[in-house]
This record gives sequence, structure tokens and C-alpha cells, in this order.
Amino acid sequence: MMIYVEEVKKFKIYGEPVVIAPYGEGHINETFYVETDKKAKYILQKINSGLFTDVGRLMNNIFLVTEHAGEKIRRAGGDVARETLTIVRTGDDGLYLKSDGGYFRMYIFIDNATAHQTVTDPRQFYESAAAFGAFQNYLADFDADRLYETIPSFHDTVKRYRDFTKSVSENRSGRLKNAEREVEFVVKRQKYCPRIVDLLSSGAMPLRVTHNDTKLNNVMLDDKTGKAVAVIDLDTVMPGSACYDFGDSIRFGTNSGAEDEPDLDKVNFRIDLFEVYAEGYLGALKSITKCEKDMLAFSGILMTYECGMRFLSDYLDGDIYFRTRRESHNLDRCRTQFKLIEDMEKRLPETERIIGRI
Ligand code: ADP
Ligand code: GN1
Ligand code: MG
Repeated sequence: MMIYVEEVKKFKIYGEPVVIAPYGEGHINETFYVETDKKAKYILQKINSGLFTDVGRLMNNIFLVTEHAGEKIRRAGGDVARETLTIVRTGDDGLYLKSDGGYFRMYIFIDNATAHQTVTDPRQFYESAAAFGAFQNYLADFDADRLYETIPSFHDTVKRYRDFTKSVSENRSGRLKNAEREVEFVVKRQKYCPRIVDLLSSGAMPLRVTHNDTKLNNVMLDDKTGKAVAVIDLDTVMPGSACYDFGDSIRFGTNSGAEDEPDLDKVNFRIDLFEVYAEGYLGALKSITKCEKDMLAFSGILMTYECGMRFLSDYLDGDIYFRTRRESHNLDRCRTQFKLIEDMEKRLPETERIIGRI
């Protein structure tokens, strides 16, 4: 029995569905691979509507962003159906479907390409940097006022810290006793929180339309050429900072181990990959300002800190946000982030020199 077969049939697909199978490693939505008897391939997603409370406006954002990027890709002579997400409409032309099972959307499956979980070849990381930089360029002339803020204050680290202290004091899971060292780690670094939000609010750093979730598995690389094909996972495209996009890529991609690796000896900050990413990103994003550039090295620390703090909060809340597959999954994730931070802090002078040199 295939699940969501009734939902799949409500989209304008070519043929009858013969495969509907769980797919990918996203922490937020439920993703399925769909194939039809005519060999047409799609991605079906059950949207996390607990988090994205206004699915209509979320999908309108994605529609606007993909139309805008698509136009640029078309003008550059690219293949629009492959180089950005393409929304498959429902039978009555909707951007999403509401059924008894929840909210669903469908995209054309980007074939012969992979969203990698780790960097196995530095060129992959360079390619992902170039893709996120190019994505940023596509959106440089996009009017931010047309975008709905899908998750307000997404990278407001000061607010994230407030949420964290609430999770600690409520201790809804009763797990606080297992995480006292980690809580102390966060508290000791509270001074990091306002550094970027203050620059944005004073106007010293430009507010851009950014992706905000730039991990390696949110970009597809061509299986044959290794070249970047498309930036995906557009749920959090909102006003933000280039430092958020840069820092989040560094957080995920420079880890020598997995984001949830329980053996911390395997988790180390790979400064060689930092350098590769910085070259790719700065090479693509010509409009970067001095203020942004000055904060890039630190942004890797900040975004790793913010994400680790979010994993820790979710562990204390009882795993209500990120999808988990084991009891201490969020705590394991938090610990890898903190191990990386310790490494990154030691090497901050070197990463700053790297940025200065490029
Ligand atoms: P989440 O928000 O849960 O992270 P994503 O949108 O990132 O969900 O999708 C999860 C995974 O599904 C991606 O990492 C990628 O492997 C795969 N995926 C998503 N969209 C497509 C697509 N259009 N074509 C091929 N694979 C996709
Ligand atoms: C989530 O959706 P996904 O799995 O690509 C999260 C990011 C975190 C990331 C940690 C909407 O990303 O903010 O950095 O997990 N996305 C959302 O791996 O909260
Ligand atoms: Mg994703």
C-alpha cells in the first residue's frame, strides 16, 4: 500500500503513480519520491504546517522566488526545470493541496543530481558556495517587501537565546540533568548573540533576501559533472544577512563528521574546507560589503552556536521541532556543534586571515 496515493493523484502528474517512497534527510518536512508508470519523477512534500502556519503565503513566496530565479536562468540560457524548483500544480491549479492528511506540495524531481550529506571532495563544497552565491545574486533585485516572513526572527540569535533560557527554566522533558555542561557552554557565549542583529538593525550591514538554510543537502550537484545544479529547500527565503548564509554553510560543511555524529573524536573543523567555501562564495557574490566581509569568519561560529542552541532547546523541550530518530539525537547534534565551535574559536585568527586574503 502506497501512502498518500490519493494526494499524489490530485496533482497534475504524467501517468499513474507506481512508487511513493520516503526520501532525503530533511529535518522539517516529510519528503517522498514519486514515480509514475510513464517514468515521470516528482518530489511530494507533506509540509510541516505546525511550523509553517500560513501554507498559502509560504507557497506564494516559493512561487515568486522560483519565478524570479527562473527568469534569470532562462535569460542565461539555462534549463529552468532543472536549475530551480518547479512547482507542480494541483488539478485545480493550486500551488499546494490541503487534504485530510495535511498540506502537500509537489516539485519536479531534479534527476541525475544529489543533495550530499557530507563533503567527500572539496570541489563539491566549492560548487555549493558558488550556487548559494549565485542564488544570492539572482535575488539581489528582488523586492523583499513581496516576501512573507515564514518564520519570524529566524536568525535573530538574541531571540533564540531568550527561547533557550525559557526551555532551560521549563525543562519540559525533564532532561536538563543530562545537559548541564551544554547549557553552561551556551551561557558562557551569550555575548555572541547580538553581533550580527545589531549591525543589521543599525543599518551598518545590508539586509538582503537570503536563503537562510544553506546546508550542503539543500543544494543539488550534478552526478556526472559534479557542478551545482540547483538550490532547493526555499521555505526560509526571507530578508536576512549574507553572513547567515555563509555561516550556516560553514557550520554544516566544514564538519569532518556528521551533524549527529555521537563520537566527537570524528568531529573536527576542517579549515581547508572553510577556505574552499570562502573562495567559492566571495568569487560569486561580488556585491559583498566590507562590513559583511569583516564578519564572515565569525559568522561560522555564530551560526553553529545558534543551531547548537536550537538543538539543545529542542532536546530540553522534548524533541518537538527537529525530526529525531533516537532518544539523544538532539543532544548528539548539539554536542557536535559545540565541538566545532571550540575548534573554530581557536582558529578564528586564521579564518580571518583567509577572508582578508581573498
Ligand atoms: P526539509 O525542509 O525537510 O529539509 P527539503 O526540501 O530540503 O526538506 O528536501 C529534503 C531532501 O529531499 C533534500 O535534501 C533532497 O535530497 C530531496 N529533494 C527535495 N527537493 C527535491 C527535488 N526537487 N528534486 C530532487 N530531490 C529533492
Ligand atoms: C533544518 O529543513 P532542513 O533540514 O534543511 C532547519 C535549519 C537548521 C537545520 C539543521 C526551517 O533544516 O534551520 O539549521 O535543520 N530548518 C528550519 O540541520 O528550521
Ligand atoms: Mg532541507
